[in-house]
Amino acid sequence: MRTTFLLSLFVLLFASCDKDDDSSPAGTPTPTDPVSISLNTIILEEFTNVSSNGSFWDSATNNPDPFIKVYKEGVLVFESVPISNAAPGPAYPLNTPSTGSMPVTINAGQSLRFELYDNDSETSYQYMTSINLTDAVSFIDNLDGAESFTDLIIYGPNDIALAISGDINY
Ligand SMILES: [Ca+2]
Repeated sequence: MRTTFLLSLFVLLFASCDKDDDSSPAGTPTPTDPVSISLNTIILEEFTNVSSNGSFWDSATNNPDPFIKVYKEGVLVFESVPISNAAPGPAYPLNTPSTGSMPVTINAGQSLRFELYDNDSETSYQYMTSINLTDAVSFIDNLDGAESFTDLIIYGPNDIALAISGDINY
């Protein structure tokens, strides 16, 4: 305890001696830990019409019909309506809800999971990719005081990328 106290005192003295030399510009934001993020948009940024084993999601003449499921702490909080016959190339927003609504708020320490599926019929769908962020706030926050993130690219299996955007809340 005594050592800790002396060390603290030393740091304090050092810090006060150093104060006059502090060249940080006035108004520089002090990085702090965000309390949450709000996920505002998800875009299917990259995919091909075959999985990584070379099989077509649908067929050589039919493209997949992708939709996203979003889970917070393992609970489904958002599901998008499928994009019909999506051709690889363009980016497709996945923000029209069939379940839940945007934004989705994730608190510090909570997990966020994305699962992308190809809608094959009203009753069957096929796994395309998944991305799990164990601690989503820590993953997105880089302590630079930013208040938002825009088109942050995250990658999942089968060479699929999502672009996510939202707010960082302090
Ligand atoms: Ca399929």
